[in-house]
Amino acid sequence: MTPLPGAAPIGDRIYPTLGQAGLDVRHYDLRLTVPRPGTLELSGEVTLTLAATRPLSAIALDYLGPAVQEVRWNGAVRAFALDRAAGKLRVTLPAPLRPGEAARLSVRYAGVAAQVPDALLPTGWQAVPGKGGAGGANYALSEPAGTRGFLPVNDHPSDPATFTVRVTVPAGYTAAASGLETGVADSPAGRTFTFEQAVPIPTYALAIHVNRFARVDSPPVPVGVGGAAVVRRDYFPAGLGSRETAVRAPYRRTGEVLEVLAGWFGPFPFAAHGSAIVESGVPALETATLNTMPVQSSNERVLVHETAHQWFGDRVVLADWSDVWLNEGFATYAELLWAQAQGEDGGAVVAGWYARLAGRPTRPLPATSAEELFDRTAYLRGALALQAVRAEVGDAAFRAWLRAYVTAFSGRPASTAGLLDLTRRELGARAEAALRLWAESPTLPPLPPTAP
Ligand code: MET
Repeated sequence: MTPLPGAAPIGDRIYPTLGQAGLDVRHYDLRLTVPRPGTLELSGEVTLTLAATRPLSAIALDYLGPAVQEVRWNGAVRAFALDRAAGKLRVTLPAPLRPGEAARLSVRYAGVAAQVPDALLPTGWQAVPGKGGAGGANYALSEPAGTRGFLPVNDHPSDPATFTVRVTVPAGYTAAASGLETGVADSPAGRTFTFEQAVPIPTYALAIHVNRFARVDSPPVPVGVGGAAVVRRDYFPAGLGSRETAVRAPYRRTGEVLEVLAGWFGPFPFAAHGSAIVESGVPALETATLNTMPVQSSNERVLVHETAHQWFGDRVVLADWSDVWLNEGFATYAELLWAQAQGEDGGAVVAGWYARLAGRPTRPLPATSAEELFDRTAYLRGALALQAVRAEVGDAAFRAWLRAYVTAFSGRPASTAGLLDLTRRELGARAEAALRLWAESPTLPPLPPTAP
C-alpha cells in the first residue's frame, strides 16, 4: 500500500516500514491499565507531544495493539484509520504540521495486546500466567520493534523521546517502569504507579513491569552527569523460594558495575538504574534505567552487558537497525572492561571471542537482514573491533575516544560511518583504518593484541 503523502516511513535498511520520516515525537504521556496481570488484556491512553522536521499532512504511527476507541488532535476528536496489514495508525491532519510547530496527538485504546513476531522471538507486551491460581506478571520486551504491540509509537530508535508512564494494577501488584517513580496512588480502579523518564530513550528501551515484586532500594552512587547521585532500585518477583539468594546475588554489585563503566564511558546518562527480574526464558534486555533480567541470566556478565547498553543503545541511539553492532559490540566490550577491573586475564576473554568466530562464515559489521541483527558478528566481532582500536592507541586515548563518542551521539542517531569519522578526528587515520578493517572486511581480521 502506498503511504499517504507526507507519511513515508523512515527507510530503515532492515525494517523499511517502521517510523515516519520527518516526525519527531518529543514526549509520550501514557496511562496504562493492566486489569488482570498475567493476561494480555490492557487499556491505554497516550498523548504524544510531537513536532515535524518537514511539513506533514498526516501522522502515521506504528501500531499493532488493541482496538482504538478515540483519537484527538490538539484536543479535538479526529477520524483515524487503523491499517492492520501495514501496522499503522493513520490520522490526516486538519492542516499540515509545519517545522517549528508542536502538537498533541492522543489515542485511547483497549483490548488485548498483540505480540509482534520477530526473527528471534515474539516481542512487545509479555504475559506470564500465574501458577496454581496465583496472579501472573506482565512486562515489555520490545527490541527491535515490539512497543507498537501495546502503544502507538514512532517505533524507530532514531526518534528517542521522554516518557511519563502511569500504570494502574490491581491491589497487591507493583508496577515498575523506566525513570524515577514519582507517585503511588490508590483509587477504586487499583493502585497507580507513576514514573518520569526525563532523558529521551528509544521506544524499544521503555521498561514496564507488573508483578508481585519485592522492591529493594540501594544507596545511590554519584556517577551521574555532573556527579549526580544515581538512584538505585531492583525488583525481585515474590516467590522465588530456594532460588532467591542466588538470583539476587549479582545485583548487589550493580553500584560497582556503574562505577567501573562510568570510569570508561563517562557519567551514567540517567537518573536511576537497577534491574527487574522476570521468570521467563527470554533474552535479557537493556530497558532504560531498569534492565529486564530473566532469572537464568541473573549473573554478573549479563548485568554488566545490559548496564553498558544504558550508554550504548539507550542514550547513544541507532540511526538504523543495520548498525546494531554499535549497541551489542560496545556492551560486549564492557564485559572485558569489567573482567579486567576484577583482575581477570583480558587476553583470555579476547581470545575466547576470537575462537568463537574463527573458522566460520563471517560478515562486515553492518547487518543486512533481521536474522543477522543479534548474531555472533554483532556481539563478538563488534567487541573485537573496539579491541583493535584500543590496541592501536592505548588505554588513555581509548577512554577519551569512548567518552567522545558518547558525548557526540547522546540522543543523536549513531552509525558506523559516524563512528569512523569520529575515530579519524579523535585518534587519527591509523586508528580509523584499524576500525574500518573490522567494520568492512568480508573476512575475519587478525586477532588484535591485548596489553597485559
Ligand atoms: N539487546 C539484547 C542484549 O543485550 C538482546 C535482545 S534480543 C532481541 O543482548
